[in-house]
Amino acid sequence: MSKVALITGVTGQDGAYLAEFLLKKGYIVHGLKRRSSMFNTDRIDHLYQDPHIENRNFILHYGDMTDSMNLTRIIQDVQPDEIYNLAAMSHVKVSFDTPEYTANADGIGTLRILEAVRLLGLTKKTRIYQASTSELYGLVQEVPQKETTPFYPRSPYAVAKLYGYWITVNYREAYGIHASNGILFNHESPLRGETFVTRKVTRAAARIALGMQDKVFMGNLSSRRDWGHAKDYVRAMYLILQQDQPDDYVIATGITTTIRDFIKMAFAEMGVEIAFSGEDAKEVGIIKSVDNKLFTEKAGAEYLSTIENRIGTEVVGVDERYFRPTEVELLIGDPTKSKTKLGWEPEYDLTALVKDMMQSDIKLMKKEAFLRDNGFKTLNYFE
Ligand code: NAP
Ligand code: F7E
Repeated sequence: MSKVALITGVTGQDGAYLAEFLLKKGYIVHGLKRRSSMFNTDRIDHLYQDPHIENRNFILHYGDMTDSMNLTRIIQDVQPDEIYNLAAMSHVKVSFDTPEYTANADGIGTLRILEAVRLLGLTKKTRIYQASTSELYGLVQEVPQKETTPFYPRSPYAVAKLYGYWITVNYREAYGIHASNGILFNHESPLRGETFVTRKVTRAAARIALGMQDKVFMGNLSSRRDWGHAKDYVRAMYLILQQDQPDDYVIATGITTTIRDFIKMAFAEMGVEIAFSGEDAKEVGIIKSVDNKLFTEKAGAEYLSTIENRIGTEVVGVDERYFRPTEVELLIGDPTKSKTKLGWEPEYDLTALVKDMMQSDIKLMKKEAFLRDNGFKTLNYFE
């Protein structure tokens, strides 16, 4: 008998990778997707199965984390062995603009899932993974951060996720549900949303290299993040639910890097050297040199003269609109517990992650350039 999984947030970065991973393992995968006025299934289109096919193993349901009855009905219909609760308003900066909605979807939404499992009498059958986050550590109380480090959330997003974390622990202790938190540090990929910092940088670097954009404006260049690859991190989610006992785990690489250095790495992937100067909102990044051979190999000879003409000019600036009212300056995780207990090891380091993202965005932007040059409409929205 195939195991049955329900993934909330299946249309997101992690949902897409996890769905693919579980389908390869022979699961029947159900996904919760929101209704939107346009298709928002880009990341899972390759998995889509027509509803008229018999014995589908990938099935989508309309739903929303703010709708208890809808969630309860879907869980009743699906009778999942495992629920991966990944749905969330996941953008930290946006959570300052939409704090109440974020609390509802990310905080109470988690309660809705747990309570549905309890009310439906599935406490012994259904295991639950809660997508907790390194943002819980916020103003960090210990370096590196591990499972026992006290939380100090610094955004409406993190405060909502704090509720999600503790309500998961509470339902585990009160009702014996196999419910676990994965405290995942930042994880990225070519599927990362375009307004998170890594993807914003890799998209902009590719566009600047191809002469499609002059400059990118960033926020705090000095904050540090522990970045891994989403493909490695969804494997950890699965491992957490395969343990005999539910528990909470930090998933991280143990290496931290500034945004500034991430930008340098992204451009360096194409042989473009960026030098930073100035401070705070006056800081700028300038193209210092270009390795012609590497640039030709990665971006293409036809773009070489464009980038050579940019040597000595500014391609990175700072715009205070991207600063956060309260910032998380430093995150670095200690993954000892997940390595020892889950046997989890990431396959990608930061260099391999940047390479994967740059390769993908150069390809994507070449396609955009082709469409633009042939009179087709292209995406023109860069936050
Ligand atoms: P993501 O790409 O932003 O995906 C979020 C998913 O949640 C999308 O499918 C989104 O649907 C869905 N969603 C949002 N609000 C919803 C609602 N009210 N009802 C139903 N679905 C809703 O996020 P991700 O990077 O894959 O992250 C997955 C989860 O892990 C999130 O809970 C996030 O907070 C958490 N997390 C992420 C990281 C990270 O570094 N990526 C680290 C730690 C924890 P649409 O496609 O319709 O928008
Ligand atoms: O910012 C700084 C920004 O938006 C990272 C979510 O997946 O990971 C993510 O949250 C850092 C911050 O991710 C820009 O100020 C500078 O210090 O990529 P981010 P995040 O806030 O760490 C955690 C683990 C989650 O759980 C969340 O769901 O980069 N930064 N300049 C910028 N950030 C953005 N977005 N845009 C900038 O221009």
